[in-house]
Amino acid sequence: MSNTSLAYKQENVDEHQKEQLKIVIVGHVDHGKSTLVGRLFYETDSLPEGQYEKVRQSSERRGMPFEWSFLTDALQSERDQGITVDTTQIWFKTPKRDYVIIDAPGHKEFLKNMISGAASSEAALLIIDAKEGVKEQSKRHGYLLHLLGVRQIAVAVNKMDLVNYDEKTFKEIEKEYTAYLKSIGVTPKFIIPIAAREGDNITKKSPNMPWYKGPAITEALDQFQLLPAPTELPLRFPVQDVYKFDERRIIVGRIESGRLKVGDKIIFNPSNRVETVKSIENWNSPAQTEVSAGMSAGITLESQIFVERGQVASHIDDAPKLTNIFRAKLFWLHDKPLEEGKKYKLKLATAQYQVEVKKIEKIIDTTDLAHSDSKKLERLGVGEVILRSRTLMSVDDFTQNQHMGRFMLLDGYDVAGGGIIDAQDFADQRKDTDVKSENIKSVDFKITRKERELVNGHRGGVMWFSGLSGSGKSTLANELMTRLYRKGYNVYVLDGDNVRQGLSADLGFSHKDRAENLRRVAEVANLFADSGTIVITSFISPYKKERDHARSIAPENFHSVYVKADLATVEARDPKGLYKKARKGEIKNFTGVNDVFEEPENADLTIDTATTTLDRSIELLMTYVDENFIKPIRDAGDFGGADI
Ligand code: ADX
Repeated sequence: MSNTSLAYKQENVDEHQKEQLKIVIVGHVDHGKSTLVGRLFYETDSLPEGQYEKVRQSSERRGMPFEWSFLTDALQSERDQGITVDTTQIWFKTPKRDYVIIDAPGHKEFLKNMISGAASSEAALLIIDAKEGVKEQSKRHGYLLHLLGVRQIAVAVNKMDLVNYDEKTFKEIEKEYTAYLKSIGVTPKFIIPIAAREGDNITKKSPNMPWYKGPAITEALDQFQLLPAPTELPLRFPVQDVYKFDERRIIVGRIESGRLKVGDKIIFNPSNRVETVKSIENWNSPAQTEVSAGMSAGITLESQIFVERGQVASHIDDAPKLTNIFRAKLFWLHDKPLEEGKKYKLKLATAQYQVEVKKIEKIIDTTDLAHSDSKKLERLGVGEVILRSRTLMSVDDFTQNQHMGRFMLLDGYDVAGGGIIDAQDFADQRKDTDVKSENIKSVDFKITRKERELVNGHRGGVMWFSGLSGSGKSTLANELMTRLYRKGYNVYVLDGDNVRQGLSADLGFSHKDRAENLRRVAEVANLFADSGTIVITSFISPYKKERDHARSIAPENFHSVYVKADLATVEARDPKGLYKKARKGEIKNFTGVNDVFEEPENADLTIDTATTTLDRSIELLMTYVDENFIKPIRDAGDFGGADI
């Protein structure tokens, strides 16, 4: 090599144009993984200039025999410091193509990365130690690769020099490992006897093993195929974020599979809302009309619907399944075993769901594939489990879509395990969600919001009160309405106990029913606000998600008020005697007693009624309303040159 270290990096960057295959090299350090990687780099002339000499001399200086793994370590540490090589990946090259090793040796995170899909490899090279033979770990690695859908596998039986390049030893390992892989449905494409330290069968056939007729390592790798980008699969566009630029909302994410075009009708899952793609935005290059798998994209929709991070857009006919339950094959990494009844955070593409382990169906021993009925999945174990969440999840079977069919489980912030989805035995619950309305187009009214505001002398908007039962929501809402009405304002209260006798008479207090109650209220409140009314909603509204949703409909006219009072205070008040009943077990799901209340963290206004008098509370509310609903109109002057 004649270039400098820096040029090496440059060269690799440029060579991105060249065909590139991602491989993972799996094996125990003691089985010679680092040695093999060092050798591969050396023999393929892929090292930065002077690296080999540098490492050789430094070993000499320290009086140590040179080891190929030192080279790999040196590469690794430069990689970690971001000096010569890309920080996440390292390359070597053959005349045919570049290879990206997604698991550089010493990379402890590789299991997590593979499980999360952060790193996906198209092929794998599994290393076995010829002296040790097929061990438990080699089987586990084989199983895991199979689980993660890596289908192109080569096995390197290393350290053949230590068994005198003996054909019989190799054949025995070949037979045993092939039989194991076959039992899990994997056919290795190549099994290659090598001696990484000596350079046997790395880039060329070794004279030490004339009995071996197959390819050397790089010759074998060159026979693997690049996997096609998943553009032909159904569209999956997981939403990463929604950015607001002036009036436009740009939905951004990465197309995991399929294609997306301007004019396409797409459905968001699991919210089940349909909208047409208006534009595909691009910051640096000319506008595009189509994007496909592997590309990041920002899109806008024909009209505003509620979209948030975690939703997945697809075409209507090819949508993912909506279900709150599925079966998973799970690989466990956490020290604390997985058990039935435990709750974890499930991360699936950009979505996060709270799930509970409903059932451990079987624990699979990856070494002999025996099944046991144990109810604990220990670290590095594989199991089949049923997971259930409180809400609907948008899922794909792993066999249908590898990119969307895998997930991670987190315990707190720790990655606890990873798995693949098999939802085949579970019904699609899409029909249970909102009815899809089609062929709907917004009607523009002649009377504008501005006109109404000027006539009323105040803005329309929502004052969303939340708080425990007995915290004082209804009292404050009632009093505030009275005061505003007497001043001539257009004001109305939507109160839980009232709404639940009409609009929400069909709903109870399960999570699902409360969410639906709040959805209806949010929509109705928005209509009131649009009519120019100051609408005060008085609902416990215990869940952050539904409150956030209520705000998202028209954030500029939404104001959250947390009517705060601790449980002891509201229980002492107990105006309707409901806490007493709940404590006696006569009311199920009573908020604060046997159901959650997720405290609002960023309310626009918080009033602690345990410590604030009614008069003072009303004063605070009136000031808030004045600042946010009345002052903006007053400040616009006598009709402010408004265009009526
Ligand atoms: S919410 O959770 O959906 O926001 P909402 O505010 O409509 O609740 O209704 C709460 C009112 O319903 C309470 O003030 C109380 O009078 C009554 N109620 C009856 N059962 C329950 C329950 N299990 N939990 C909370 N409130 C209940």
